[in-house]
Amino acid sequence: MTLIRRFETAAYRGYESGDVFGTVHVAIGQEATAVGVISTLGPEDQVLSHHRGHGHALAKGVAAPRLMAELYGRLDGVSRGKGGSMHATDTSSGFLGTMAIVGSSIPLAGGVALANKLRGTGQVCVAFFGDGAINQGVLYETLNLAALWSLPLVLVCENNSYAITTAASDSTAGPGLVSRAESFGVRAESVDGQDVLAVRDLAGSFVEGARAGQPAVIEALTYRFMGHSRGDPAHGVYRTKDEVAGWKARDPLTILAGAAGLDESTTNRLDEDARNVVDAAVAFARESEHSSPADLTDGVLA
Ligand SMILES: Cc1ncc(C[n+]2csc(CCOP(=O)(O)OP(=O)(O)O)c2C)c(N)n1
Repeated sequence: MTLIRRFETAAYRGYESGDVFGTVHVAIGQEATAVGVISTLGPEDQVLSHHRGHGHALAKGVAAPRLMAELYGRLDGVSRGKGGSMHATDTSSGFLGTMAIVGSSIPLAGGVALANKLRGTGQVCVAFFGDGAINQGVLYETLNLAALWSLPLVLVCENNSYAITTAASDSTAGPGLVSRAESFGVRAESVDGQDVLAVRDLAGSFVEGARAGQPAVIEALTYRFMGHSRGDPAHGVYRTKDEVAGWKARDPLTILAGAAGLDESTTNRLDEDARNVVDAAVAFARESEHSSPADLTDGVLA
């Protein structure tokens, strides 16, 4: 989680200085969801992510230098510098990509889970999505088929209460995602998304169930500490200063340090280690070659 925090802090800085191309959405404050869920997966399992996906990639084992090089638009990036933050894919790590289109990870993960089942590989596919996707039709089409075909699929909603500036309470009717999922006969539960151990406990049981053909939905209640993207202040427009401060008091890094009984010198050392990894990743990205117009059609299939 510390590595993700430091990586995203550096990515945001690179974005502000103009070194990172395209846009960047950071998940600072939401690290426990990525780590709690993905720590229960094996290397052969697959993850699909959304537009706020650096943490999912790192947790799945994507190398920090190659992910940073992707954000910098360089040839050593996981998508050869053509994808950027929202189209970063590393199939060798089972990381099937960040995605720009809200909700798109969900049906793609359904398809991957179907392939896993038909091939009898025993792999589980996990899709992350935000509360902004809760009212997308593809979620319910996927839940229907996942239940019908007993797919090895876990859908993880990172419910941070806002889709850009729209509060989930202004867009979503009824009792919420868990009861919607249960109406398809899919296991579903909400969890404190700031507590990595709680997320890991729930995910461990749901992932093993999915491996045995029982699809599941996790709703992790979490919060992004920063604005949606650049130009969106952390508070003052659609979120109050007090609301943001209340969630920052539940920082997943602090919660885990408390639960694990880590003293300050240990957390400082972990932070220092993460900074060193990220500094090396930035140096690698800076030294990597830019992609050129000649590379434009390389890897394009159609
Ligand atoms: C289908 C679609 N509609 C609109 C957008 C523009 N858009 C980008 S991010 C976003 C909000 C997503 O909110 P949420 O899913 O809750 O994730 P969060 O940003 O809170 O992590 C929107 C509406 C988009 N990318 N795709």
